[in-house]
Amino acid sequence: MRRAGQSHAGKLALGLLLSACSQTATRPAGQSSPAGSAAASGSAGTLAAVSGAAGVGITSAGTAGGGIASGNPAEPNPDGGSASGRGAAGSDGAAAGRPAARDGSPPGRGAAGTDGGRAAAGPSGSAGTQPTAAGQAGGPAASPGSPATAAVGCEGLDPLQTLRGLAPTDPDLAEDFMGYLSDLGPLTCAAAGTGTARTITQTIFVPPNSVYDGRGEKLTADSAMLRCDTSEGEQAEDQRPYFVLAKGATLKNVTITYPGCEGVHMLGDNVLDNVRWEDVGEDAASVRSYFPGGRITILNSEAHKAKDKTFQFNAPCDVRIERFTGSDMGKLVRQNGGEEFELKIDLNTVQVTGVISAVVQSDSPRCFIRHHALSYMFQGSGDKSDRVFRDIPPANVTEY
Ligand code: ADA
Ligand code: CA
Repeated sequence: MRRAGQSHAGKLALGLLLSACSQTATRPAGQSSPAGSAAASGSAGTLAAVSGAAGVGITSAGTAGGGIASGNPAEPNPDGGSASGRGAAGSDGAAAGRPAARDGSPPGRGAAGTDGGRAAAGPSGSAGTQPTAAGQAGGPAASPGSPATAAVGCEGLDPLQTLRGLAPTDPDLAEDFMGYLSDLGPLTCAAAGTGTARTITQTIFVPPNSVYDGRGEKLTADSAMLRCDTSEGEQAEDQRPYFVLAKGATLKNVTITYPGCEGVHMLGDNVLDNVRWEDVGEDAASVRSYFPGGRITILNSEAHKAKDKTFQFNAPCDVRIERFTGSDMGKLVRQNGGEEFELKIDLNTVQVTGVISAVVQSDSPRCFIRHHALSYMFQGSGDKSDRVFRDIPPANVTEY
Protein backbone atom coordinates (compact mmCIF):
# COMPACT_ATOMS: atom_id res chain seq x y z
CA MET A 1 0.00 0.00 0.00
CA ARG A 2 1.20 3.43 -0.70
CA ARG A 3 0.46 6.15 1.71
CA ALA A 4 0.51 9.87 1.80
CA GLY A 5 3.84 11.23 2.79
CA GLN A 6 6.00 8.72 0.99
CA SER A 7 8.28 9.99 -1.72
CA HIS A 8 7.16 9.40 -5.24
CA ALA A 9 10.08 7.07 -5.80
CA GLY A 10 9.29 5.27 -2.62
CA LYS A 11 5.71 4.91 -3.63
CA LEU A 12 6.61 3.66 -7.04
CA ALA A 13 9.10 1.15 -5.74
CA LEU A 14 6.68 -0.12 -3.18
CA GLY A 15 3.94 -0.22 -5.75
CA LEU A 16 6.05 -2.29 -8.11
CA LEU A 17 7.02 -4.53 -5.28
CA LEU A 18 3.42 -5.17 -4.49
CA SER A 19 2.79 -5.77 -8.16
CA ALA A 20 -0.75 -4.57 -7.93
CA CYS A 21 -2.70 -1.41 -8.36
CA SER A 22 -2.24 0.04 -4.96
CA GLN A 23 -2.61 3.76 -5.16
CA THR A 24 -2.88 6.51 -2.70
CA ALA A 25 -5.14 9.43 -3.07
CA THR A 26 -2.25 11.76 -2.43
CA ARG A 27 -1.79 14.48 -4.95
CA PRO A 28 0.20 17.66 -5.17
CA ALA A 29 -1.49 20.57 -3.48
CA GLY A 30 -3.63 22.59 -5.80
CA GLN A 31 -4.25 19.79 -8.24
CA SER A 32 -7.89 19.12 -8.55
CA SER A 33 -7.73 15.59 -9.84
CA PRO A 34 -9.12 13.29 -7.22
CA ALA A 35 -6.27 10.90 -7.10
CA GLY A 36 -3.60 12.53 -9.14
CA SER A 37 -2.22 10.69 -12.08
CA ALA A 38 -1.58 7.52 -10.28
CA ALA A 39 0.72 4.97 -11.77
CA ALA A 40 -0.83 2.32 -13.91
CA SER A 41 -2.01 -0.61 -12.01
CA GLY A 42 -0.50 -3.99 -12.02
CA SER A 43 -1.57 -7.55 -11.97
CA ALA A 44 -4.99 -8.83 -11.33
CA GLY A 45 -6.37 -10.19 -8.20
CA THR A 46 -3.38 -10.73 -6.03
CA LEU A 47 -3.48 -8.41 -3.16
CA ALA A 48 -0.77 -7.44 -0.83
CA ALA A 49 -1.31 -7.97 2.81
CA VAL A 50 -2.79 -5.07 4.63
CA SER A 51 -0.59 -3.70 7.30
CA GLY A 52 -0.95 -1.18 9.99
CA ALA A 53 -4.68 -1.04 10.22
CA ALA A 54 -5.13 0.88 13.36
CA GLY A 55 -7.71 0.20 15.89
CA VAL A 56 -9.48 -2.71 14.35
CA GLY A 57 -10.25 -5.95 16.01
CA ILE A 58 -12.80 -6.85 18.50
CA THR A 59 -12.04 -7.00 22.12
CA SER A 60 -13.75 -9.86 23.72
CA ALA A 61 -14.10 -8.37 27.09
CA GLY A 62 -17.05 -9.08 29.21
CA THR A 63 -19.43 -11.91 29.25
CA ALA A 64 -22.23 -10.32 31.09
CA GLY A 65 -25.58 -11.16 29.77
CA GLY A 66 -28.66 -9.12 30.13
CA GLY A 67 -29.57 -5.96 28.40
CA ILE A 68 -31.72 -7.70 25.89
CA ALA A 69 -35.38 -7.10 26.19
CA SER A 70 -37.54 -8.84 23.73
CA GLY A 71 -40.11 -6.39 22.58
CA ASN A 72 -41.79 -8.93 20.43
CA PRO A 73 -42.53 -12.59 20.63
CA ALA A 74 -39.71 -14.67 19.24
CA GLU A 75 -41.63 -16.05 16.38
CA PRO A 76 -41.41 -15.77 12.66
CA ASN A 77 -42.72 -12.67 11.03
CA PRO A 78 -46.28 -13.48 10.11
CA ASP A 79 -45.87 -11.81 6.77
CA GLY A 80 -42.57 -13.54 6.20
CA GLY A 81 -44.06 -15.93 3.73
CA SER A 82 -45.81 -13.33 1.68
CA ALA A 83 -45.72 -14.10 -1.96
CA SER A 84 -44.44 -10.78 -3.11
CA GLY A 85 -40.97 -9.99 -4.11
CA ARG A 86 -38.97 -12.45 -2.06
CA GLY A 87 -35.63 -13.56 -3.27
CA ALA A 88 -34.54 -11.93 -6.43
CA ALA A 89 -33.55 -8.32 -6.36
CA GLY A 90 -35.95 -5.95 -7.95
CA SER A 91 -38.77 -8.41 -8.19
CA ASP A 92 -41.30 -6.06 -6.75
CA GLY A 93 -44.86 -5.92 -7.67
CA ALA A 94 -47.03 -3.22 -9.09
CA ALA A 95 -46.06 0.31 -8.39
CA ALA A 96 -48.43 2.58 -6.61
CA GLY A 97 -49.69 5.50 -8.62
CA ARG A 98 -46.72 7.70 -7.93
CA PRO A 99 -42.99 7.56 -8.38
CA ALA A 100 -41.57 4.57 -6.63
CA ALA A 101 -39.30 4.59 -3.65
CA ARG A 102 -35.74 5.46 -4.30
CA ASP A 103 -34.22 2.49 -2.62
CA GLY A 104 -34.97 -1.15 -2.13
CA SER A 105 -38.67 -1.14 -1.71
CA PRO A 106 -40.58 -3.46 0.48
CA PRO A 107 -42.13 -6.34 -1.40
CA GLY A 108 -45.06 -5.36 -3.50
CA ARG A 109 -43.97 -1.79 -3.75
CA GLY A 110 -42.55 0.10 -6.66
CA ALA A 111 -39.20 -0.66 -8.11
CA ALA A 112 -36.30 1.54 -7.23
CA GLY A 113 -36.41 4.78 -9.05
CA THR A 114 -36.16 8.42 -8.37
CA ASP A 115 -38.34 10.70 -6.47
CA GLY A 116 -37.96 14.35 -5.98
CA GLY A 117 -38.70 14.22 -2.32
CA ARG A 118 -35.15 14.22 -1.18
CA ALA A 119 -33.31 15.52 -4.19
CA ALA A 120 -34.40 19.03 -3.47
CA ALA A 121 -33.87 18.77 0.23
CA GLY A 122 -31.29 20.93 1.82
CA PRO A 123 -28.05 19.72 3.27
CA SER A 124 -28.01 17.91 6.51
CA GLY A 125 -27.36 20.65 8.94
CA SER A 126 -24.75 22.45 6.96
CA ALA A 127 -24.44 25.13 4.41
CA GLY A 128 -24.52 23.84 0.90
CA THR A 129 -20.91 24.50 0.28
CA GLN A 130 -17.81 22.43 0.21
CA PRO A 131 -17.09 21.08 3.64
CA THR A 132 -14.33 22.69 5.58
CA ALA A 133 -11.70 21.06 7.68
CA ALA A 134 -13.75 21.59 10.77
CA GLY A 135 -16.98 20.75 9.11
CA GLN A 136 -17.00 17.07 9.72
CA ALA A 137 -15.19 16.54 12.95
CA GLY A 138 -17.94 14.70 14.60
CA GLY A 139 -18.56 14.01 18.15
CA PRO A 140 -20.27 10.82 18.99
CA ALA A 141 -23.93 10.17 18.87
CA ALA A 142 -25.40 13.60 19.23
CA SER A 143 -25.21 15.85 16.26
CA PRO A 144 -24.58 19.51 16.59
CA GLY A 145 -27.72 21.46 16.55
CA SER A 146 -29.89 18.61 17.71
CA PRO A 147 -31.44 18.96 21.10
CA ALA A 148 -29.72 17.16 23.92
CA THR A 149 -31.76 14.03 24.16
CA ALA A 150 -31.54 11.38 26.78
CA ALA A 151 -30.97 7.78 25.89
CA VAL A 152 -34.12 5.75 25.71
CA GLY A 153 -34.00 2.27 27.19
CA CYS A 154 -35.89 -0.79 26.07
CA GLU A 155 -38.11 -1.15 29.07
CA GLY A 156 -41.70 -0.65 28.09
CA LEU A 157 -40.68 0.49 24.64
CA ASP A 158 -42.46 -0.68 21.54
CA PRO A 159 -39.83 -0.55 18.78
CA LEU A 160 -42.33 -0.17 15.98
CA GLN A 161 -44.20 2.54 17.81
CA THR A 162 -40.93 4.36 18.39
CA LEU A 163 -40.01 4.04 14.75
CA ARG A 164 -43.41 5.26 13.64
CA GLY A 165 -42.65 8.45 15.51
CA LEU A 166 -39.75 9.01 13.13
CA ALA A 167 -41.85 8.94 9.99
CA PRO A 168 -40.91 11.62 7.50
CA THR A 169 -43.32 14.45 6.83
CA ASP A 170 -43.22 14.11 3.06
CA PRO A 171 -46.26 11.94 2.31
CA ASP A 172 -44.57 9.75 -0.29
CA LEU A 173 -41.55 9.13 1.89
CA ALA A 174 -43.86 8.51 4.85
CA GLU A 175 -45.71 5.89 2.87
CA ASP A 176 -42.45 4.21 1.95
CA PHE A 177 -41.32 4.37 5.54
CA MET A 178 -44.52 2.73 6.77
CA GLY A 179 -44.14 0.05 4.11
CA TYR A 180 -40.60 -0.50 5.32
CA LEU A 181 -41.80 -0.87 8.90
CA SER A 182 -44.49 -3.34 8.02
CA ASP A 183 -41.95 -5.42 6.16
CA LEU A 184 -39.36 -5.27 8.89
CA GLY A 185 -40.98 -7.93 10.97
CA PRO A 186 -40.67 -8.35 14.70
CA LEU A 187 -37.87 -6.51 16.40
CA THR A 188 -35.92 -7.27 19.54
CA CYS A 189 -35.13 -4.13 21.44
CA ALA A 190 -31.68 -4.20 23.00
CA ALA A 191 -29.35 -1.63 24.42
CA ALA A 192 -26.52 -4.05 25.19
CA GLY A 193 -25.06 -7.20 23.72
CA THR A 194 -23.89 -10.38 25.33
CA GLY A 195 -20.18 -10.67 24.57
CA THR A 196 -20.80 -14.14 23.16
CA ALA A 197 -21.27 -15.76 19.77
CA ARG A 198 -24.95 -16.16 19.06
CA THR A 199 -27.52 -16.52 16.34
CA ILE A 200 -30.19 -13.88 16.04
CA THR A 201 -33.66 -14.63 14.78
CA GLN A 202 -34.96 -11.08 14.83
CA THR A 203 -33.57 -7.73 13.85
CA ILE A 204 -32.19 -5.89 16.86
CA PHE A 205 -33.60 -2.43 17.46
CA VAL A 206 -31.35 0.00 19.31
CA PRO A 207 -33.44 2.79 20.83
CA PRO A 208 -32.83 6.51 20.35
CA ASN A 209 -29.56 7.85 21.74
CA SER A 210 -28.66 4.49 23.31
CA VAL A 211 -25.30 2.80 23.05
CA TYR A 212 -25.48 -0.87 22.16
CA ASP A 213 -22.18 -2.36 23.31
CA GLY A 214 -21.83 -5.88 21.99
CA ARG A 215 -18.83 -6.45 24.27
CA GLY A 216 -17.13 -8.33 21.47
CA GLU A 217 -20.08 -10.46 20.53
CA LYS A 218 -20.25 -12.30 17.23
CA LEU A 219 -23.66 -12.34 15.63
CA THR A 220 -24.92 -14.69 12.97
CA ALA A 221 -28.31 -14.21 11.38
CA ASP A 222 -30.74 -17.07 11.12
CA SER A 223 -31.02 -16.79 7.36
CA ALA A 224 -34.62 -17.93 7.19
CA MET A 225 -35.81 -15.56 9.88
CA LEU A 226 -33.90 -12.56 8.55
CA ARG A 227 -34.63 -13.53 4.96
CA CYS A 228 -30.94 -13.49 4.12
CA ASP A 229 -29.99 -14.09 0.54
CA THR A 230 -27.44 -16.85 0.50
CA SER A 231 -27.32 -17.15 -3.26
CA GLU A 232 -24.30 -15.93 -5.20
CA GLY A 233 -23.92 -12.20 -4.76
CA GLU A 234 -26.43 -11.92 -1.90
CA GLN A 235 -28.12 -8.94 -3.52
CA ALA A 236 -31.79 -9.52 -2.77
CA GLU A 237 -33.41 -6.24 -1.78
CA ASP A 238 -35.80 -7.52 0.85
CA GLN A 239 -33.37 -8.97 3.32
CA ARG A 240 -33.69 -7.87 6.90
CA PRO A 241 -30.99 -6.03 8.76
CA TYR A 242 -29.14 -7.27 11.81
CA PHE A 243 -29.69 -3.90 13.44
CA VAL A 244 -31.96 -0.93 13.08
CA LEU A 245 -30.38 2.01 14.88
CA ALA A 246 -32.82 4.66 15.95
CA LYS A 247 -31.78 8.27 15.73
CA GLY A 248 -28.74 8.99 17.83
CA ALA A 249 -28.01 5.33 18.58
CA THR A 250 -24.49 3.93 18.72
CA LEU A 251 -23.41 0.40 17.87
CA LYS A 252 -20.07 -0.86 19.08
CA ASN A 253 -17.90 -3.92 19.62
CA VAL A 254 -19.84 -6.27 17.39
CA THR A 255 -18.87 -8.72 14.66
CA ILE A 256 -21.44 -9.51 12.00
CA THR A 257 -20.68 -12.82 10.35
CA TYR A 258 -22.07 -14.54 7.26
CA PRO A 259 -24.74 -14.14 5.99
CA GLY A 260 -24.47 -10.38 6.04
CA CYS A 261 -28.08 -9.78 4.91
CA GLU A 262 -28.96 -6.06 5.09
CA GLY A 263 -26.32 -5.27 7.68
CA VAL A 264 -27.12 -2.22 9.76
CA HIS A 265 -29.88 0.27 9.01
CA MET A 266 -29.11 3.68 10.41
CA LEU A 267 -31.92 6.17 10.91
CA GLY A 268 -29.47 9.00 11.38
CA ASP A 269 -26.99 10.62 13.76
CA ASN A 270 -25.44 7.26 14.47
CA VAL A 271 -22.01 6.05 15.46
CA LEU A 272 -20.60 2.66 14.55
CA ASP A 273 -17.47 1.92 16.54
CA ASN A 274 -15.42 -1.25 16.29
CA VAL A 275 -17.90 -3.04 14.09
CA ARG A 276 -16.58 -5.82 11.91
CA TRP A 277 -18.41 -7.31 8.94
CA GLU A 278 -16.83 -10.60 8.01
CA ASP A 279 -18.85 -11.12 4.85
CA VAL A 280 -21.06 -8.24 3.76
CA GLY A 281 -24.43 -9.11 2.26
CA GLU A 282 -26.46 -6.65 0.18
CA ASP A 283 -24.56 -3.92 2.01
CA ALA A 284 -22.88 -3.46 5.37
CA ALA A 285 -24.73 -0.38 6.58
CA SER A 286 -27.12 2.04 4.99
CA VAL A 287 -29.31 5.06 5.43
CA ARG A 288 -32.50 4.60 3.49
CA SER A 289 -34.25 7.32 1.54
CA TYR A 290 -37.08 7.64 4.04
CA PHE A 291 -34.79 7.92 7.07
CA PRO A 292 -33.88 11.26 8.60
CA GLY A 293 -30.13 10.86 7.93
CA GLY A 294 -27.73 13.35 9.44
CA ARG A 295 -24.32 12.73 10.88
CA ILE A 296 -22.96 9.20 10.50
CA THR A 297 -19.65 8.31 12.11
CA ILE A 298 -17.95 4.98 11.43
CA LEU A 299 -14.83 4.40 13.51
CA ASN A 300 -12.29 1.62 14.04
CA SER A 301 -14.21 -0.76 11.86
CA GLU A 302 -13.63 -3.24 9.07
CA ALA A 303 -15.68 -4.89 6.35
CA HIS A 304 -14.92 -7.64 3.89
CA LYS A 305 -16.41 -9.42 0.89
CA ALA A 306 -18.97 -6.87 -0.22
CA LYS A 307 -19.99 -8.02 -3.66
CA ASP A 308 -21.43 -4.60 -4.37
CA LYS A 309 -21.45 -1.72 -1.92
CA THR A 310 -20.25 -1.48 1.64
CA PHE A 311 -21.86 1.73 2.92
CA GLN A 312 -24.95 2.97 1.08
CA PHE A 313 -26.50 6.41 1.52
CA ASN A 314 -29.93 7.19 0.15
CA ALA A 315 -30.61 10.35 2.17
CA PRO A 316 -28.57 13.46 2.95
CA CYS A 317 -25.81 12.66 5.41
CA ASP A 318 -22.55 13.96 6.73
CA VAL A 319 -20.43 10.84 6.88
CA ARG A 320 -17.12 10.35 8.64
CA ILE A 321 -15.25 7.08 8.20
CA GLU A 322 -12.13 6.94 10.30
CA ARG A 323 -9.62 4.15 10.91
CA PHE A 324 -11.33 1.73 8.58
CA THR A 325 -9.98 -1.30 6.78
CA GLY A 326 -11.80 -3.18 4.04
CA SER A 327 -11.10 -5.85 1.49
CA ASP A 328 -12.82 -7.29 -1.56
CA MET A 329 -15.60 -4.87 -2.21
CA GLY A 330 -17.48 -3.40 -5.13
CA LYS A 331 -17.53 0.05 -3.54
CA LEU A 332 -16.67 1.41 -0.16
CA VAL A 333 -19.34 4.13 -0.34
CA ARG A 334 -22.24 4.42 -2.73
CA GLN A 335 -24.65 7.31 -2.91
CA ASN A 336 -27.89 5.97 -4.27
CA GLY A 337 -27.79 5.99 -8.04
CA GLY A 338 -29.35 8.90 -9.89
CA GLU A 339 -29.80 11.00 -6.76
CA GLU A 340 -28.67 14.57 -6.34
CA PHE A 341 -29.05 15.26 -2.65
CA GLU A 342 -26.07 16.50 -0.72
CA LEU A 343 -23.73 13.92 0.74
CA LYS A 344 -20.54 14.81 2.57
CA ILE A 345 -17.96 12.12 3.11
CA ASP A 346 -14.79 12.34 5.16
CA LEU A 347 -12.40 9.42 4.79
CA ASN A 348 -9.64 9.57 7.37
CA THR A 349 -7.10 6.77 7.67
CA VAL A 350 -8.93 4.38 5.42
CA GLN A 351 -7.33 1.42 3.73
CA VAL A 352 -9.23 -0.65 1.20
CA THR A 353 -7.98 -3.47 -0.99
CA GLY A 354 -9.56 -5.64 -3.63
CA VAL A 355 -11.81 -2.81 -4.78
CA ILE A 356 -13.77 -3.71 -7.88
CA SER A 357 -15.76 -0.67 -8.89
CA ALA A 358 -14.98 2.45 -6.87
CA VAL A 359 -13.89 3.76 -3.52
CA VAL A 360 -16.77 6.24 -3.60
CA GLN A 361 -19.40 6.40 -6.32
CA SER A 362 -22.05 9.07 -6.68
CA ASP A 363 -24.11 10.68 -9.40
CA SER A 364 -24.67 13.79 -7.33
CA PRO A 365 -23.05 17.12 -8.13
CA ARG A 366 -23.40 17.73 -4.40
CA CYS A 367 -21.32 14.84 -3.21
CA PHE A 368 -18.30 16.33 -1.42
CA ILE A 369 -15.34 14.31 -0.29
CA ARG A 370 -12.52 15.08 2.08
CA HIS A 371 -9.84 12.52 2.62
CA HIS A 372 -6.70 11.97 4.60
CA ALA A 373 -4.42 8.92 4.66
CA LEU A 374 -6.55 7.05 2.18
CA SER A 375 -5.00 4.08 0.45
CA TYR A 376 -6.64 1.72 -1.93
CA MET A 377 -5.90 -1.15 -4.21
CA PHE A 378 -8.14 -2.20 -7.06
CA GLN A 379 -8.63 -5.69 -8.33
CA GLY A 380 -7.49 -6.40 -11.83
CA SER A 381 -5.20 -4.57 -14.14
CA GLY A 382 -5.28 -1.21 -15.78
CA ASP A 383 -5.32 2.31 -14.45
CA LYS A 384 -8.34 2.70 -12.22
CA SER A 385 -7.52 6.17 -10.97
CA ASP A 386 -10.70 7.58 -12.48
CA ARG A 387 -12.68 5.17 -10.38
CA VAL A 388 -11.42 6.22 -6.99
CA PHE A 389 -14.09 8.88 -6.69
CA ARG A 390 -16.24 7.65 -9.48
CA ASP A 391 -18.48 10.11 -11.34
CA ILE A 392 -17.76 12.76 -8.71
CA PRO A 393 -16.63 16.21 -9.89
CA PRO A 394 -12.91 16.47 -9.11
CA ALA A 395 -13.50 19.93 -7.68
CA ASN A 396 -15.62 18.33 -4.97
CA VAL A 397 -12.68 16.32 -3.67
CA THR A 398 -10.25 17.72 -1.12
CA GLU A 399 -7.29 16.07 0.46
CA TYR A 400 -6.27 17.27 3.90
C1 ADA B 1 -29.49 -0.98 -4.67
C2 ADA B 1 -30.80 -0.50 -5.23
C3 ADA B 1 -31.20 0.79 -4.61
C4 ADA B 1 -31.14 0.72 -3.10
C5 ADA B 1 -29.82 0.24 -2.64
C6 ADA B 1 -29.77 0.08 -1.15
O1 ADA B 1 -28.45 -0.18 -5.11
O2 ADA B 1 -30.70 -0.34 -6.63
O3 ADA B 1 -32.49 1.13 -5.01
O4 ADA B 1 -32.11 -0.18 -2.64
O5 ADA B 1 -29.52 -0.99 -3.25
O6 ADA B 1 -30.20 0.96 -0.43
O7 ADA B 1 -29.27 -0.93 -0.68
CA1 CA C 1 -29.27 -2.27 1.15
